[in-house]
Amino acid sequence: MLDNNIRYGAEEIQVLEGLEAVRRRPGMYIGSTSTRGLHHLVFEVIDNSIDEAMAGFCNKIDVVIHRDNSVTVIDNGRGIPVDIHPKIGLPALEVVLTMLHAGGKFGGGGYKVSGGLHGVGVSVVNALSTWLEAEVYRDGFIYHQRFQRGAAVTKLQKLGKTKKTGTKITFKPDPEIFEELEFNQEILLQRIRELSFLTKGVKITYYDERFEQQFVYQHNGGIKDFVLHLNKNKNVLHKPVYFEDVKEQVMVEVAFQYTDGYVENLFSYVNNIHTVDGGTHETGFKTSLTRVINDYGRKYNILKNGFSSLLGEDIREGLTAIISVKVPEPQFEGQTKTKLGNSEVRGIVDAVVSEKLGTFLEENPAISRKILEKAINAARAREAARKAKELTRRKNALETSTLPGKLADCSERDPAASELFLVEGDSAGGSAKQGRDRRYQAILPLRGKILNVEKARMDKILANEEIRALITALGTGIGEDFDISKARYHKIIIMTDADVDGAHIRTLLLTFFYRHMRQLIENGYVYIAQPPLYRVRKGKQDYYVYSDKELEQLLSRVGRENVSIQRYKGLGEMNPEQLWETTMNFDSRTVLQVKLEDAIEANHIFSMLMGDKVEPRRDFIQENARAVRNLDI
Ligand code: 0RA
Repeated sequence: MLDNNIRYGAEEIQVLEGLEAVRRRPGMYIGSTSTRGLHHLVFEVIDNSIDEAMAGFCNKIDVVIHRDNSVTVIDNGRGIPVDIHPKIGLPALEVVLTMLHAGGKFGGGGYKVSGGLHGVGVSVVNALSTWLEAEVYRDGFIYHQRFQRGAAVTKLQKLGKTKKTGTKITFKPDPEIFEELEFNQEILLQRIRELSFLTKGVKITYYDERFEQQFVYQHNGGIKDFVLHLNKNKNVLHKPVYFEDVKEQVMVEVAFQYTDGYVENLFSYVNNIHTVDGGTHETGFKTSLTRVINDYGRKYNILKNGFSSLLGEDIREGLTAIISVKVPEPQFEGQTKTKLGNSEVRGIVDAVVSEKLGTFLEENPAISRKILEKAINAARAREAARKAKELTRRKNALETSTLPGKLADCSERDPAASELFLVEGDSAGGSAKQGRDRRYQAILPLRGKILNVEKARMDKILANEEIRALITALGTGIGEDFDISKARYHKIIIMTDADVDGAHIRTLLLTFFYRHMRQLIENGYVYIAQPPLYRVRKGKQDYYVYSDKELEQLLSRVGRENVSIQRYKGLGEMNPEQLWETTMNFDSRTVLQVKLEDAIEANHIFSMLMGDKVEPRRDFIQENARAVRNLDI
């Protein structure tokens, strides 16, 4: 029975190796050992349960974050096999957890992920955990095995009887590996919600023991519900359209709905991975959508009078769409491996969309007419905007305007030697102005809440005072007129509080840079300041500590008696000297350079969470603000 599911040829055995390699170079397997890598552990375990759900054997997944930052994931799938592996002579469970598997192909069949960081296997999680306990419910029995830093410390034990089936994995990330050990609820919930949309019917329960909070996600409508979620609080033109089909082993699902807005919100996924840079599945969808809608418009004489053919961008104005494909052997391309390369998928998606969308339009003439009228309006607006731009081209208001009043500029004139701190709030901005080295450090205080640029077209974004101050301070211009060589600083350092609002403002700024000044990020000009998380006071001595890992190390070094630990919540809690010493002084500070992937992630979180849904966003922040307060008890 086992052999049917897990087959090893000699060549496959060669790819099995010990987990030492993973502990030696964790970054190679999970991308980084920062907070991102930490969360990746949880996603890896959940992905395995999701695979079981996609294969049709599991409809319930429970995730628990414990107070000590260990994590449990339970599913009601078939349970990891426990039979002795014929070639290796160990229970399959132990093989799964202690040997590295190339490409995540273990388990045979199904749509596994072979690119990017996903699909590295649960053995990687095991290798990077202080301890891991696995419990399997299978064939009428409960099985249990314990591991430490990737090695089995007990044999597989049969504990007793059970009627259920499934797998339960609990692990505690290793402080020897990770710089940060504290899980971020926002990051976890974001991905769990996304997975619940992408895997229709599965019920995912998240329980956070730290705050005694529970969240349940279940979407029987799958990506159709995803579209409804994204369009919540928008004016929609019709009910969401959904279709699915399988062709040449590629499963295609598409859901879309038009709003009366101007933003195109198109998210594509391959095997549950968000393909930020699109690829063949996205191209297939777009070309098909453009062709089918143009054909329909011509056939029924809706397209006439100079608009005989609409551009793709006209047709996608106000469109919210999710494209999810499952591909047996995906090829991911590009710098960040978030672009699908398989050329056959283009034609497959095109064929599915052409067929189903053609039928949908014929059967729903009223909706079809609305969509076409919207696209014709978009085409008209595009024409008008082009003409208006032509006229004002030479008069770029932003270029001529003087530096903003709230900017405290530096005296240095060489951009390569100048830094700009973007500081959250006027009070921290004041401390930063007093504490800085004015020769080369400039300060621009920002009021973050005003920076929400998702909803607006460009003209409105540029009318925002905070944004204008930012653009003029940077000196680069924006959009088509963006010129990196005019940047007035080669270090732009985002300095926000270590709380939810701070994270929000950072996300907003990164999203803005990603969308409108991407070259700043590509050139490595954007940084994130690292204010200390704690101040540890022992006698007359103060220590500033920047991560939980460091806190542990310090306490073991100086002893745990007679120390007082202050957790910093905001920059405002530091006086100018402390802010300078801990966060701004070039000789003692740490700043993190923002990578393109960080900005992509910010953009993703931003579009999913914040969009232009003002109310849900406020709920979300309040919910978490409570959570953060609870942390300090
Ligand atoms: C290998 C083979 C089979 C299932 C699994 C792995 C499996 C792994 C995980 C990890 C978390 N939950 C899981 N559930 C299942 C198939 C076994 C069979 O044919 O019964």
